[in-house]
Amino acid sequence: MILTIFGYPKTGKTILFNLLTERNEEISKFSASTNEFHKAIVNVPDERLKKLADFFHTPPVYAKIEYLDTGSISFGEAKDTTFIDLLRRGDGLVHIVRGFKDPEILHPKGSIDPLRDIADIEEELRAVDFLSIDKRLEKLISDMKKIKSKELQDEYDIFDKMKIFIEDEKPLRDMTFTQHEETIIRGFKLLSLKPIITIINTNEEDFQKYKEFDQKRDGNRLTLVFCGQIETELLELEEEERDIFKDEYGLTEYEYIKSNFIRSSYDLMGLISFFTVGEDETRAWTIDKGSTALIAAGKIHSDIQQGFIRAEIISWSDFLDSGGFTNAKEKGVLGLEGKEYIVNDGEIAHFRFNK
Ligand SMILES: Nc1nc2c(ncn2[C@@H]2O[C@H](COP(=O)(O)OP(=O)(O)OP(=O)(O)O)[C@@H](O)[C@H]2O)c(=O)[nH]1
Ligand SMILES: [Mg+2]
Repeated sequence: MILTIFGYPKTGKTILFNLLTERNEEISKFSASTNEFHKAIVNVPDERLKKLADFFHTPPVYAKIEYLDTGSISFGEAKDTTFIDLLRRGDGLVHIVRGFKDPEILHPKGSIDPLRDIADIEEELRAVDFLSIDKRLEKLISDMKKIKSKELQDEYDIFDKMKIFIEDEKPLRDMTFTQHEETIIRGFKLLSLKPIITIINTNEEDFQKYKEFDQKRDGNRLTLVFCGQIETELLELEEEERDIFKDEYGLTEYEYIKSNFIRSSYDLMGLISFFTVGEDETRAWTIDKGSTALIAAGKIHSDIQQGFIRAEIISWSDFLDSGGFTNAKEKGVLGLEGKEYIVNDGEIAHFRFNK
């Protein structure tokens, strides 16, 4: 999964990137406006996987997230350049918005107002989509003059519907699509269609003011509250000192961004993890929620999918409670499932297949 972090200049994008990826990219008050971006691929921490790996004495292989941290450029300057390309690459977008005061860091709009900035960024995303949709419609109209076909008509209809939706000032992520429509539009990488995590970056004095927005879910948008600078400082302290200072700052209820973010981003993206265990490795795999055992098998290898016979399925906790496959079978907690079985988050799958 790829997530692209973006937002107005000096909002804390790189601070967030560093905390999520444990990198140490330069943070600065002064703009070096460039097309430069940072990229890191990191493990998705998962306590369940760690416990399974300990049980089997094999190394855990975590699921991965790739983060892209865009440079200090904005939409106006950058139609269809590196910046837009980085946004298109994301399976999801992470919009960081400024909620902290600092007289030394100018805000491009002159004042601190996260809700205004969120609305403005939404408008920018829709504007980029509007151009792509309009261009596509023009092309379709010209093609349809030459050939009449159901495919062209279907594509025209869905693009026309999306155009009307955007003209109503609504992001495409709020629109419902049939599976057929989803297949048609998948390749166009429309920006307002992507699930989005909005992060309000604030200071300790305003944390209470924004706290009500934390974990707020609205369709395919999730809002989180973040204290970038303070969190960076807290994490530099010895562990036993951290909680003392956290309380002193009035941030007792503040959840560090990495755990807050990863837990909820999987949910927002509609993803779950299943595990495979064995002699060589204990591994987490990421699949869409609602995927069948056959799809899960294909994630590992196409041979396993093609030769699929059955899947042995057990939740990670039932497995550990039972102390292994043999006991689990005796206790009757190991299921033998077919192709159509819907895999749940945290299940161990062992596939039987014809080689
Ligand atoms: N007071 C305060 N300052 C912050 C906070 N988060 C970021 N800053 C400051 O904002 C400046 C920019 O932080 P970065 O993380 O580099 O921001 P950015 O969005 O990556 O900046 P560009 O990539 O240059 O657009 C630094 O001086 C940070 O110390 C915060 O929560 N509180
Ligand atoms: Mg930066």
